[in-house]
Amino acid sequence: MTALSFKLEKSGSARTGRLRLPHAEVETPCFMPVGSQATIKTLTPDEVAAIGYKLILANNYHLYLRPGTEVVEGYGGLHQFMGWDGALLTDSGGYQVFSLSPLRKVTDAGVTFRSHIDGSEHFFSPELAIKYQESFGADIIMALDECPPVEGSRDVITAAVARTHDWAERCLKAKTRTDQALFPIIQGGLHTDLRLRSAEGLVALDFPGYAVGGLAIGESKDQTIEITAAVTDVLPVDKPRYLMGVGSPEDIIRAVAAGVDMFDSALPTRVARNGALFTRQGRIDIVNARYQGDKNPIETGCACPACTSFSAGYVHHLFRAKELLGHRLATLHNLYFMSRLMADIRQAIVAGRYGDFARDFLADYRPTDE
Ligand code: PRF
Ligand code: ZN
Repeated sequence: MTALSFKLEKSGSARTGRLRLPHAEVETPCFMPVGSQATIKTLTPDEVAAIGYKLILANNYHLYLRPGTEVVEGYGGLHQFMGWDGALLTDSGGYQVFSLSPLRKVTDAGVTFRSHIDGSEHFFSPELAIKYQESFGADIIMALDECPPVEGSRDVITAAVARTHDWAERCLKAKTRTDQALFPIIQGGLHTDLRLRSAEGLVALDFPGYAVGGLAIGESKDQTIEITAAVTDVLPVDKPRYLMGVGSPEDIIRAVAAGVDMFDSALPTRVARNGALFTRQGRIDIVNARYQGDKNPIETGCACPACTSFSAGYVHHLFRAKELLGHRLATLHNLYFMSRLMADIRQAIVAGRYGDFARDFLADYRPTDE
Protein backbone atom coordinates (compact mmCIF):
# COMPACT_ATOMS: atom_id res chain seq x y z
CA MET A 1 0.00 0.00 0.00
CA THR A 2 1.37 3.40 -0.87
CA ALA A 3 0.95 5.55 2.19
CA LEU A 4 0.01 8.74 0.41
CA SER A 5 -1.02 10.02 -2.97
CA PHE A 6 -1.75 13.65 -3.74
CA LYS A 7 -3.58 14.84 -6.80
CA LEU A 8 -3.90 18.54 -7.53
CA GLU A 9 -7.37 19.39 -8.81
CA LYS A 10 -6.69 23.04 -9.48
CA SER A 11 -3.19 24.49 -9.46
CA GLY A 12 -2.07 28.07 -9.01
CA SER A 13 -0.82 29.91 -5.96
CA ALA A 14 -4.01 28.87 -4.12
CA ARG A 15 -4.60 25.19 -4.94
CA THR A 16 -7.11 22.45 -4.30
CA GLY A 17 -6.21 18.79 -4.20
CA ARG A 18 -7.14 15.32 -3.05
CA LEU A 19 -4.98 13.62 -0.45
CA ARG A 20 -5.36 9.82 -0.33
CA LEU A 21 -4.28 8.22 2.93
CA PRO A 22 -4.75 4.66 4.24
CA HIS A 23 -7.67 5.71 6.47
CA ALA A 24 -9.31 8.49 4.42
CA GLU A 25 -9.38 10.59 1.32
CA VAL A 26 -9.12 14.27 2.23
CA GLU A 27 -9.84 17.35 0.14
CA THR A 28 -7.31 20.15 0.47
CA PRO A 29 -6.82 22.86 1.62
CA CYS A 30 -7.82 21.20 4.89
CA PHE A 31 -7.83 22.07 8.56
CA MET A 32 -6.88 19.37 11.07
CA PRO A 33 -8.36 19.62 14.59
CA VAL A 34 -5.82 19.00 17.35
CA GLY A 35 -6.19 16.00 19.64
CA SER A 36 -2.76 15.95 21.30
CA GLN A 37 -3.87 13.45 23.93
CA ALA A 38 -5.83 11.20 21.52
CA THR A 39 -9.03 13.20 21.94
CA ILE A 40 -10.49 16.30 20.34
CA LYS A 41 -11.37 17.80 23.70
CA THR A 42 -15.05 17.25 24.68
CA LEU A 43 -16.07 15.44 21.44
CA THR A 44 -16.46 11.80 20.44
CA PRO A 45 -14.91 10.62 17.15
CA ASP A 46 -18.42 10.30 15.65
CA GLU A 47 -19.11 13.95 16.43
CA VAL A 48 -15.79 15.02 14.88
CA ALA A 49 -16.55 13.04 11.73
CA ALA A 50 -20.13 14.35 11.54
CA ILE A 51 -18.94 17.98 11.30
CA GLY A 52 -16.77 17.17 8.31
CA TYR A 53 -13.38 15.93 9.50
CA LYS A 54 -11.49 12.97 8.08
CA LEU A 55 -7.95 13.81 9.26
CA ILE A 56 -7.01 14.86 12.79
CA LEU A 57 -3.81 15.40 14.74
CA ALA A 58 -2.32 13.64 17.75
CA ASN A 59 1.01 14.16 19.45
CA ASN A 60 3.96 11.84 19.94
CA TYR A 61 5.22 13.86 22.94
CA HIS A 62 1.97 13.68 24.90
CA LEU A 63 1.15 10.06 24.07
CA TYR A 64 4.69 8.77 24.62
CA LEU A 65 4.58 10.28 28.13
CA ARG A 66 1.00 9.18 28.82
CA PRO A 67 -0.28 6.49 28.42
CA GLY A 68 3.01 5.35 26.80
CA THR A 69 3.77 3.59 23.55
CA GLU A 70 3.29 0.04 24.89
CA VAL A 71 -0.21 0.78 26.14
CA VAL A 72 -1.30 2.16 22.76
CA GLU A 73 0.49 -0.68 20.97
CA GLY A 74 -1.49 -3.11 23.12
CA TYR A 75 -4.63 -1.87 21.36
CA GLY A 76 -3.05 -2.27 17.93
CA GLY A 77 -2.35 1.45 17.56
CA LEU A 78 -3.85 4.87 18.07
CA HIS A 79 -6.83 4.36 15.75
CA GLN A 80 -8.09 1.44 17.83
CA PHE A 81 -7.11 3.03 21.15
CA MET A 82 -9.13 6.21 20.56
CA GLY A 83 -11.87 4.73 18.40
CA TRP A 84 -11.13 6.95 15.40
CA ASP A 85 -11.26 5.24 12.02
CA GLY A 86 -10.42 8.31 9.93
CA ALA A 87 -6.91 9.43 9.08
CA LEU A 88 -4.41 10.57 11.71
CA LEU A 89 -1.25 12.67 11.72
CA THR A 90 1.14 12.57 14.66
CA ASP A 91 3.52 15.44 15.31
CA SER A 92 6.99 14.22 16.28
CA GLY A 93 7.06 16.02 19.61
CA GLY A 94 10.00 18.18 18.56
CA TYR A 95 8.03 21.36 19.12
CA GLN A 96 6.34 20.22 22.35
CA VAL A 97 9.71 19.35 23.87
CA PHE A 98 10.67 22.97 23.24
CA SER A 99 7.38 24.52 24.34
CA LEU A 100 6.22 22.27 27.22
CA SER A 101 9.21 20.58 28.81
CA PRO A 102 10.53 22.58 31.79
CA LEU A 103 14.13 21.57 30.98
CA ARG A 104 15.83 20.29 27.84
CA LYS A 105 19.22 19.68 26.35
CA VAL A 106 19.70 19.35 22.60
CA THR A 107 22.71 17.68 21.01
CA ASP A 108 23.18 16.20 17.55
CA ALA A 109 22.18 12.84 19.06
CA GLY A 110 18.74 14.09 20.11
CA VAL A 111 16.97 15.95 22.87
CA THR A 112 16.88 15.11 26.57
CA PHE A 113 13.87 16.61 28.31
CA ARG A 114 11.78 16.49 31.43
CA SER A 115 8.13 15.50 31.43
CA HIS A 116 5.75 18.40 32.12
CA ILE A 117 3.59 15.82 33.94
CA ASP A 118 5.93 14.36 36.57
CA GLY A 119 9.39 15.81 35.93
CA SER A 120 10.86 12.46 34.82
CA GLU A 121 13.73 12.54 32.34
CA HIS A 122 13.37 11.27 28.76
CA PHE A 123 15.25 11.22 25.46
CA PHE A 124 14.03 11.58 21.87
CA SER A 125 16.35 10.87 18.97
CA PRO A 126 15.17 10.99 15.36
CA GLU A 127 15.18 7.17 15.38
CA LEU A 128 13.12 6.95 18.58
CA ALA A 129 10.64 9.59 17.36
CA ILE A 130 10.03 7.34 14.33
CA LYS A 131 9.89 4.16 16.40
CA TYR A 132 7.24 5.65 18.69
CA GLN A 133 5.22 7.10 15.83
CA GLU A 134 5.35 3.71 14.08
CA SER A 135 3.87 2.12 17.19
CA PHE A 136 1.05 4.70 17.16
CA GLY A 137 0.39 4.00 13.48
CA ALA A 138 -0.83 7.39 12.18
CA ASP A 139 -1.25 7.85 8.42
CA ILE A 140 1.21 10.77 8.40
CA ILE A 141 4.16 11.02 10.78
CA MET A 142 6.53 13.95 11.29
CA ALA A 143 10.32 14.10 11.43
CA LEU A 144 11.93 15.24 14.67
CA ASP A 145 12.89 18.92 14.31
CA GLU A 146 14.47 21.68 16.33
CA CYS A 147 12.21 24.73 16.49
CA PRO A 148 14.35 27.67 17.64
CA PRO A 149 12.70 30.82 19.01
CA VAL A 150 12.05 33.46 16.29
CA GLU A 151 14.20 35.91 18.24
CA GLY A 152 17.14 33.45 18.20
CA SER A 153 20.41 34.68 16.72
CA ARG A 154 21.23 33.88 13.11
CA ASP A 155 23.86 31.39 14.35
CA VAL A 156 21.36 29.57 16.53
CA ILE A 157 18.85 29.34 13.67
CA THR A 158 21.53 28.25 11.17
CA ALA A 159 22.51 25.42 13.52
CA ALA A 160 18.85 24.41 14.01
CA VAL A 161 18.39 24.23 10.21
CA ALA A 162 21.43 21.96 9.86
CA ARG A 163 20.36 19.75 12.76
CA THR A 164 16.76 19.55 11.54
CA HIS A 165 18.05 18.50 8.11
CA ASP A 166 20.33 15.84 9.58
CA TRP A 167 17.51 14.56 11.80
CA ALA A 168 15.07 14.38 8.84
CA GLU A 169 17.58 12.26 6.94
CA ARG A 170 17.97 9.96 9.97
CA CYS A 171 14.17 9.72 10.33
CA LEU A 172 13.90 8.63 6.70
CA LYS A 173 16.53 5.92 7.26
CA ALA A 174 14.91 4.76 10.52
CA LYS A 175 11.46 4.35 8.99
CA THR A 176 10.33 0.72 8.55
CA ARG A 177 6.56 0.89 7.89
CA THR A 178 5.41 1.43 4.31
CA ASP A 179 1.85 2.43 5.24
CA GLN A 180 2.84 5.77 6.82
CA ALA A 181 3.97 8.94 5.04
CA LEU A 182 6.85 10.87 6.64
CA PHE A 183 6.95 14.67 6.31
CA PRO A 184 10.08 16.66 7.22
CA ILE A 185 9.83 20.14 8.77
CA ILE A 186 11.34 23.26 7.26
CA GLN A 187 12.88 25.64 9.79
CA GLY A 188 14.95 28.83 9.37
CA GLY A 189 13.21 31.46 11.47
CA LEU A 190 12.59 34.73 9.66
CA HIS A 191 15.69 34.45 7.48
CA THR A 192 14.58 33.86 3.90
CA ASP A 193 17.96 32.47 2.84
CA LEU A 194 17.98 29.96 5.72
CA ARG A 195 14.39 28.99 4.94
CA LEU A 196 15.33 28.32 1.31
CA ARG A 197 18.40 26.36 2.38
CA SER A 198 16.22 24.24 4.68
CA ALA A 199 13.50 23.71 2.05
CA GLU A 200 15.85 22.93 -0.84
CA GLY A 201 17.91 20.53 1.27
CA LEU A 202 14.82 18.60 2.35
CA VAL A 203 13.30 18.61 -1.15
CA ALA A 204 16.46 16.91 -2.41
CA LEU A 205 15.69 13.99 -0.06
CA ASP A 206 12.32 13.47 -1.81
CA PHE A 207 9.61 13.22 0.86
CA PRO A 208 5.89 12.68 0.09
CA GLY A 209 5.02 16.09 1.62
CA TYR A 210 6.63 19.02 3.41
CA ALA A 211 5.82 20.95 6.57
CA VAL A 212 6.71 24.52 7.44
CA GLY A 213 7.52 24.80 11.15
CA GLY A 214 8.89 27.53 13.37
CA LEU A 215 6.19 30.05 12.45
CA ALA A 216 3.22 31.53 14.31
CA ILE A 217 5.41 31.64 17.42
CA GLY A 218 5.51 35.38 18.03
CA GLU A 219 6.41 37.00 14.69
CA SER A 220 3.93 39.33 12.94
CA LYS A 221 1.21 37.85 10.73
CA ASP A 222 2.75 39.59 7.71
CA GLN A 223 6.07 37.84 8.46
CA THR A 224 4.33 34.46 8.78
CA ILE A 225 2.82 34.87 5.32
CA GLU A 226 5.93 36.33 3.73
CA ILE A 227 8.15 33.44 4.89
CA THR A 228 5.50 30.87 4.00
CA ALA A 229 5.20 32.24 0.46
CA ALA A 230 8.99 32.24 0.02
CA VAL A 231 9.15 28.59 1.10
CA THR A 232 6.21 27.26 -0.95
CA ASP A 233 7.83 28.90 -3.96
CA VAL A 234 10.66 26.33 -3.86
CA LEU A 235 8.55 23.30 -2.89
CA PRO A 236 7.46 20.78 -5.55
CA VAL A 237 3.96 21.72 -6.80
CA ASP A 238 2.76 18.11 -6.75
CA LYS A 239 3.38 17.46 -3.03
CA PRO A 240 1.21 18.63 -0.11
CA ARG A 241 2.45 21.55 2.04
CA TYR A 242 1.53 21.72 5.70
CA LEU A 243 1.84 24.94 7.74
CA MET A 244 2.16 23.81 11.36
CA GLY A 245 0.22 25.48 14.16
CA VAL A 246 -1.74 27.92 11.94
CA GLY A 247 -4.33 28.83 12.89
CA SER A 248 -6.88 31.52 12.88
CA PRO A 249 -9.39 31.95 10.04
CA GLU A 250 -7.67 35.14 8.83
CA ASP A 251 -4.21 33.50 8.79
CA ILE A 252 -5.50 30.45 6.95
CA ILE A 253 -7.16 32.62 4.28
CA ARG A 254 -3.84 34.32 3.57
CA ALA A 255 -1.70 31.17 3.82
CA VAL A 256 -3.93 29.37 1.30
CA ALA A 257 -3.16 32.20 -1.12
CA ALA A 258 0.52 31.46 -0.44
CA GLY A 259 0.05 27.84 -1.56
CA VAL A 260 -0.53 25.93 1.69
CA ASP A 261 -2.65 22.75 1.63
CA MET A 262 -2.83 21.63 5.27
CA PHE A 263 -3.25 23.39 8.61
CA ASP A 264 -3.59 22.48 12.27
CA SER A 265 -4.23 24.56 15.32
CA ALA A 266 -5.59 24.10 18.82
CA LEU A 267 -6.99 27.66 18.60
CA PRO A 268 -10.61 26.90 17.55
CA THR A 269 -11.05 24.26 20.28
CA ARG A 270 -9.08 26.13 22.97
CA VAL A 271 -10.86 29.46 22.60
CA ALA A 272 -14.22 27.66 22.36
CA ARG A 273 -13.75 26.51 25.95
CA ASN A 274 -13.33 30.17 26.94
CA GLY A 275 -16.59 31.09 25.20
CA ALA A 276 -14.96 32.66 22.11
CA LEU A 277 -17.05 31.62 19.11
CA PHE A 278 -16.21 32.16 15.46
CA THR A 279 -18.58 33.99 13.14
CA ARG A 280 -17.99 35.49 9.69
CA GLN A 281 -17.76 38.89 11.43
CA GLY A 282 -15.08 37.73 13.86
CA ARG A 283 -15.07 36.10 17.28
CA ILE A 284 -17.88 36.75 19.75
CA ASP A 285 -17.69 36.31 23.52
CA ILE A 286 -20.71 34.21 24.41
CA VAL A 287 -20.18 34.92 28.12
CA ASN A 288 -20.96 38.60 27.54
CA ALA A 289 -24.19 39.82 29.20
CA ARG A 290 -25.57 40.89 25.81
CA TYR A 291 -26.33 37.22 25.01
CA GLN A 292 -28.53 36.67 28.06
CA GLY A 293 -31.97 35.62 26.82
CA ASP A 294 -30.90 35.78 23.16
CA LYS A 295 -33.15 33.43 21.23
CA ASN A 296 -31.11 33.49 18.01
CA PRO A 297 -28.50 30.83 17.28
CA ILE A 298 -24.80 31.63 17.87
CA GLU A 299 -24.57 32.46 14.17
CA THR A 300 -27.59 32.82 11.96
CA GLY A 301 -27.49 30.30 9.12
CA CYS A 302 -24.91 28.05 10.81
CA ALA A 303 -25.83 24.39 10.32
CA CYS A 304 -23.73 23.07 13.22
CA PRO A 305 -25.30 20.87 15.93
CA ALA A 306 -25.14 23.77 18.42
CA CYS A 307 -26.82 26.35 16.19
CA THR A 308 -29.49 24.02 14.80
CA SER A 309 -30.77 22.97 18.24
CA PHE A 310 -29.86 25.70 20.74
CA SER A 311 -29.97 29.47 21.20
CA ALA A 312 -27.04 31.78 21.91
CA GLY A 313 -28.83 32.64 25.18
CA TYR A 314 -28.81 29.00 26.24
CA VAL A 315 -25.10 28.56 25.43
CA HIS A 316 -24.47 31.81 27.37
CA HIS A 317 -26.32 30.30 30.34
CA LEU A 318 -24.24 27.08 30.15
CA PHE A 319 -21.02 29.11 30.29
CA ARG A 320 -22.27 31.27 33.16
CA ALA A 321 -23.32 28.14 35.07
CA LYS A 322 -20.03 26.42 34.18
CA GLU A 323 -21.91 23.51 32.64
CA LEU A 324 -19.77 21.15 30.55
CA LEU A 325 -22.30 21.07 27.70
CA GLY A 326 -21.29 24.67 27.01
CA HIS A 327 -17.76 23.53 26.18
CA ARG A 328 -19.10 20.81 23.91
CA LEU A 329 -21.47 23.07 21.99
CA ALA A 330 -18.85 25.81 21.62
CA THR A 331 -16.31 23.26 20.32
CA LEU A 332 -18.82 21.82 17.86
CA HIS A 333 -19.63 25.31 16.57
CA ASN A 334 -16.00 26.42 16.14
CA LEU A 335 -14.88 23.20 14.47
CA TYR A 336 -17.91 23.26 12.18
CA PHE A 337 -17.05 26.88 11.32
CA MET A 338 -13.50 25.81 10.35
CA SER A 339 -14.72 22.82 8.35
CA ARG A 340 -17.22 25.02 6.49
CA LEU A 341 -14.60 27.73 5.94
CA MET A 342 -12.24 25.20 4.32
CA ALA A 343 -15.06 23.90 2.09
CA ASP A 344 -15.87 27.48 1.03
CA ILE A 345 -12.18 28.11 0.35
CA ARG A 346 -11.94 25.01 -1.86
CA GLN A 347 -15.09 25.93 -3.72
CA ALA A 348 -13.83 29.47 -4.38
CA ILE A 349 -10.49 28.15 -5.67
CA VAL A 350 -12.18 25.67 -8.02
CA ALA A 351 -14.43 28.45 -9.32
CA GLY A 352 -11.39 30.64 -9.96
CA ARG A 353 -12.61 33.36 -7.58
CA TYR A 354 -10.35 32.86 -4.58
CA GLY A 355 -8.97 36.41 -4.72
CA ASP A 356 -12.48 37.86 -4.37
CA PHE A 357 -13.42 35.34 -1.70
CA ALA A 358 -10.35 36.18 0.40
CA ARG A 359 -10.88 39.92 0.02
CA ASP A 360 -14.57 39.69 1.02
CA PHE A 361 -13.81 37.38 3.95
CA LEU A 362 -11.08 39.64 5.32
CA ALA A 363 -13.27 42.73 4.87
CA ASP A 364 -16.01 41.18 7.05
CA TYR A 365 -13.86 39.36 9.61
CA ARG A 366 -12.66 41.35 12.60
CA PRO A 367 -9.41 39.64 13.76
CA THR A 368 -8.54 39.06 17.42
CA ASP A 369 -5.05 39.22 18.89
CA GLU A 370 -4.31 35.58 19.65
N1 PRF B 1 7.62 21.87 14.79
C1 PRF B 1 6.81 20.81 15.12
N2 PRF B 1 5.52 20.98 15.43
C2 PRF B 1 5.01 22.23 15.40
C3 PRF B 1 5.78 23.36 15.06
C4 PRF B 1 7.17 23.19 14.73
O1 PRF B 1 7.92 24.11 14.42
C5 PRF B 1 4.93 24.47 15.17
C6 PRF B 1 5.30 25.88 14.95
N3 PRF B 1 4.20 26.74 14.84
C7 PRF B 1 3.67 23.99 15.54
N4 PRF B 1 3.75 22.64 15.69
N5 PRF B 1 7.34 19.59 15.16
ZN1 ZN C 1 -22.95 26.91 14.83
